[in-house]
Amino acid sequence: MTFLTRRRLAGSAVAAATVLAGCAKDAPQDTFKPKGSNARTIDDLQRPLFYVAGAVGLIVFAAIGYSILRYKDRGQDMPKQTHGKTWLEVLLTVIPALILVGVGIPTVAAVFELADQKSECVVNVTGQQWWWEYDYSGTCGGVEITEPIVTSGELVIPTNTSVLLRITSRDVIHSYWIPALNGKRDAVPGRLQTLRLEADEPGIYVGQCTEFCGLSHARMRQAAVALNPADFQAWVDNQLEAYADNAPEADTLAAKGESTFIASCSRCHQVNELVKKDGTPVLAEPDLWVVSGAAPNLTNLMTRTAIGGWTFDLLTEDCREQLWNASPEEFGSLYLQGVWMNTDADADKPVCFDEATLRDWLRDAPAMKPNYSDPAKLDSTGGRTRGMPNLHLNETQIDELIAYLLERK
Ligand code: HEC
Ligand SMILES: [Cu+2]
Repeated sequence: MTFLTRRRLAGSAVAAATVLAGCAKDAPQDTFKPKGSNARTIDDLQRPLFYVAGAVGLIVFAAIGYSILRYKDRGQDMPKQTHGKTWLEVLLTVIPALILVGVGIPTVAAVFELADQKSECVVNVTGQQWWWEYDYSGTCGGVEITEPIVTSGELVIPTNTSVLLRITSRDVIHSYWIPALNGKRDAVPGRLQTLRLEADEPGIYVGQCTEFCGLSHARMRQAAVALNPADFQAWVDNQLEAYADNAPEADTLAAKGESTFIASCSRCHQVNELVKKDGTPVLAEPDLWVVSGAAPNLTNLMTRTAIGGWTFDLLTEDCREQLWNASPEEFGSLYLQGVWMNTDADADKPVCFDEATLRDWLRDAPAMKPNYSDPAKLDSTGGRTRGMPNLHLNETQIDELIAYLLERK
């Protein structure tokens, strides 16, 4: 071995060790750390399989290594040529067959176990370029959901409840995956596939779309947020609160924001119960403007911690750290406070609000998340966009919109 190849080998080993150490340290999407019963079923299967496959792999590599060294061409005579050895062939067929049967039985059993459960909550999950929509109805973990709740990016579920996701897509194939809570399920247009999530403890469990789905696939993320039953009830109550309770007061910046919102945003985005000056309801018509036919419901925008395919934070970095590192006992109350976390009772500004990110989004969303809204490319979509277009708002309009959106809590 030359000095150079030795140096290269050492370099690769260091690089590999660094990557592996990185994986072990701060890895919220680690499949080896199940945080719920479904993920545990998978983990109980994958660990023994990993060891068996690992041992087989080591044996094979050792045999190859030995043969390479032992039988290296040193100019020796050609060995005696033979053909066929029945007992060896039978043995080398039977051993792998037995291993496969040994692996197959628990695998099939686990597949059935994951599919065969009662559902204590049903959420419709729709993937599209490039975010996930959640639509709740019925009862969820004993909590009555009297009106449909439609939200995006962040799936809120009660702990220790078997939540059935009914997954589909509005455009291309996506794949839903929260590694700590279960395996993946493809979201296929025109098909409904199910997946169950169950979380042991309150907390935030992150994932991302795992089927390449176009330009901004890397910015299509998602999270499941588990709350204890009392906090989940509080979350549902808040989602169902009447618009009037958070409607802007006359002549405020937020009131101007409401008009700007109606003028510039409501053709794509719904805010439930919003009405025009004359009292007629404001109804979004996203199918006219967006290829997928939907845009996130913004009624309770500020109850989420991230936007734009759960990629851009609404919480400042410190507050996000605080929430993510919270103990299961304190997590729920921090989450329900959202951007108002750490705020004094009489301060008017939410200290945890990452305003700069939302401003950037409103100023030019395609700059943060490429989405083909380039006019030259719009022809092929009949003028409709994928994702949020740049609406060329001025800074005053953005101020008004921020004030208005802050009240969507
Ligand atoms: C042509 C349709 C369209 C218009 C008009 C529009 N948006 Fe959007 N908006 C979208 C789409 C689509 C998304 C999802 C983008 C993504 O995540 O990739 C989005 C995302 C958002 C988000 C992030 C929501 C979340 O949960 O991820 C906010 C906030 C937002 N828009 C605010 C506004 C505001 C305020 C206006 C008016 C100034 C506006 N939008 C106008 C289509 C539109
Ligand atoms: Cu996707």
